Amino acid sequence: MGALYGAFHFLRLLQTLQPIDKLDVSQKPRLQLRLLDHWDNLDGSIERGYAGRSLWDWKALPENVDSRLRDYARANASIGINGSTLNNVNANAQILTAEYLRRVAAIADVFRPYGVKVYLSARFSAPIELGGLKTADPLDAEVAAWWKQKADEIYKLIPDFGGFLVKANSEGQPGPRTYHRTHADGANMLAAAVAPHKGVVIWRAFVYDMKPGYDRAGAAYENLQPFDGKFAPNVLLQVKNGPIDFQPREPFHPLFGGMSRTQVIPELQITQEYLGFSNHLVFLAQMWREFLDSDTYASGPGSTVTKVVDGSLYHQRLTGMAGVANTGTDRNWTGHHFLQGNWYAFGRLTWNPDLSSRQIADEWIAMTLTHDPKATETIARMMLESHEAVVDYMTPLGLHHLFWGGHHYGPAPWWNTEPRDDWNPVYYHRADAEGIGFDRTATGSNTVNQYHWPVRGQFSNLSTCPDRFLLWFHHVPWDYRVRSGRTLWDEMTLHYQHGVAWVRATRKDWDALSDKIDPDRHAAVAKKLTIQERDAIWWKDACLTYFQTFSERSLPAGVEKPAKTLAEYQAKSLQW
Ligand code: GCV
Repeated sequence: MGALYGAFHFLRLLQTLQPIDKLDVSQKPRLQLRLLDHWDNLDGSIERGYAGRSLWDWKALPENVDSRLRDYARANASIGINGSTLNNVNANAQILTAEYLRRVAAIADVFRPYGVKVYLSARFSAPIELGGLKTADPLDAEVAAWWKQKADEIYKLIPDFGGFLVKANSEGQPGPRTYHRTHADGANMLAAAVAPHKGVVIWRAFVYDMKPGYDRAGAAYENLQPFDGKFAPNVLLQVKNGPIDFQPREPFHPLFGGMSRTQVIPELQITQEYLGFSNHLVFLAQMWREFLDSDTYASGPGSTVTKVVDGSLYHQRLTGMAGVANTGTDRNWTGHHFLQGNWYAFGRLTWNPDLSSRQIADEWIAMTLTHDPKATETIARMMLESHEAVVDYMTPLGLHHLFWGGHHYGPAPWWNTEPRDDWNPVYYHRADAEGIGFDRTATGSNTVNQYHWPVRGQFSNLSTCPDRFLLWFHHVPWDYRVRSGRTLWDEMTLHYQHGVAWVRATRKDWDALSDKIDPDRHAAVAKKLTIQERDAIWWKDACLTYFQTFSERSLPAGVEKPAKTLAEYQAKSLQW
């Protein structure tokens, strides 16, 4: 594997026109488990997938293995990824049947030469569904024996099988709590089954139960933090970067500073569930950099998420990072040429979580699009500015979850018809005649308490809370003066307008590169940018028209008037 990684590094040097005359390179990956999670269903569909169908053709396997699987494995190896969870965390137990395991083994055979191990999402109730047992209680001896036998069966077929990924007691998935057992009971029982084979269990922390007056942002911490130090040595806890759900911007998840005796690994979402699907150009390395650089203060200043994750703070045995894949059967893999850059960035950051977004962008541009210095400068700027711009036209100043219900494409801040409060945008923005935002300080849910000092203090205090998290932590009056000296309302409207202006300017910049990029890809990206401009305007207009019904303030100079009425925006459904 070292030779393979070395070869890919050498190719990268060539492709990025680096000098190779005095090569003396010594590197090793900073994280051990560098994983892509596929939310692929057995029927070939992909939950939150926007780049075609699943790459795994279960019907054709194991006899026929699509040659693209080799390309996939090679691409992953070239950026350092060494594991792939093939199926959705909303798991179907069928994947664990003998019939499917033969197919999984065929995929593992293709991935093996590239150092990519196969993992599976395990449905916690599989002993009932497949084994005919009456229970899936993790403390039941028969259940434990069933999983042990299943693990033995898997390892016979796939000796280097990575292990199980589990979504338990979340969004309808079964789990140990169904049997009044704890998350640690569930994870450790599965861990015992794979331990003899050196496998791991990756337990997800995405758990949130609705209860009266609760704040979803605090739920995962409340559910999992009490188990710090209670997980078996081959269990990793997989925590989303932020406390809600892959929003365009979130503060770091407090569990990153709250689990010093647990092997915590971040889960990032490469696929753009809340970021315009594969239609919007967003370079996610910027967002991930912000997350990784966040200081948790768990052991004093400098306790960044990177240090929690790479083992330098807590010296855990196993380290890693997982990304929810944005790949599919589309010819360009990711639905939008630029979004290959996010797959690339994710891999590079798992190898070295200190890489700068600029370096990653430069590498990707040189290896993918052009060596022309001026064009590189323009494209790098587009990529580096893109995340802030998308946050501006979707959810500026700490707003979050303003998305259309279900599919999560486009704005619907008025949405209030989901069966659970915390699936509704109105639960998150709480706009009223006085102001807007979710009070998570002592006067509200107080989940800001889950952060260490001085982060807690900084976020709690309206005057020290960074603008980008203002409405995440505070309910702020419309006339409150933010750092710029403008009122909150004016500031918010200008952020929306800026997002739109950015997409317009970016379209022009991209058009001007037509002689520098091959015509097919140039045209494909140009087309996506027209969709992004349309959507940015839609976001700005729908959100401002709606929030204006509370603020009752006019739009300041420089903010374009929405073309339609609120009723028209509310009637508009998915466009993609
Ligand atoms: C796989 C969000 C998504 C779901 C996803 C879930 C999770 O709620 O909308 O599609 O399910 O996160 O991460 O488990």
